[in-house]
Amino acid sequence: MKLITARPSPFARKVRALLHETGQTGDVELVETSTVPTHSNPQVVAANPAGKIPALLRDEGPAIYDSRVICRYLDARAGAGLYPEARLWETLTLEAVADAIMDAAVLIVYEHRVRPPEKVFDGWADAQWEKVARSVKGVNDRWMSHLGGPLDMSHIAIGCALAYLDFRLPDRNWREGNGALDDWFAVFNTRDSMQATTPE
Ligand SMILES: N[C@@H](CCC(=O)N[C@@H](CS)C(=O)NCC(=O)O)C(=O)O
Repeated sequence: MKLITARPSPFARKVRALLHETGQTGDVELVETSTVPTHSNPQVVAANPAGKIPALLRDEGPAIYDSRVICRYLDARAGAGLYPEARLWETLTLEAVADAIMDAAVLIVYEHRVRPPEKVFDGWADAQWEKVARSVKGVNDRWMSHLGGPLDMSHIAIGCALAYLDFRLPDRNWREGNGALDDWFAVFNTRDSMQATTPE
């Protein structure tokens, strides 16, 4: 199998961290690429018409995307139990929160990197940050007992989302007022799967 990926992408990182956690790194070749909304990479489009990373090219069957589908597929393939039946809806909801943080953060990055400077709308980027800040606070206030439990996909997704904020938006300071989540992340980020997939 081949994973269309990009080292900075937090969505692709979810998949790569899962590969580490489930012992499947040797089964998937990483194909590094890059793409932005204004210049979709043809290699990415060939796999995913939306032109988004990650996409997984399987040896049998069509390419699959997006990150949530790929993670669920690879978890099932390994029988790893990262989507535990007993906590399935909580796990999926918390993974969705992580993806929402990533979506909003990526849009802030695009606002400053992709849009011509005279068209940048700071108020819009700030509104995206409000989505990030509310979501991070929601995790800190309501989800710490889940994050303190056995590893599941939502832990990996939240870890990748917070690491992306540190990587791309360090000045926005997600840690303020979120001490419990900060403490959790400091430990989670030392896992081999996180250390092996740091963004560049
Ligand atoms: N919901 C998608 C989001 C993927 C996504 O937004 N990826 C970004 C890179 S971090 C991308 O490919 N952007 C290119 C574009 O929007 O055209 C997923 O979970 O895989």
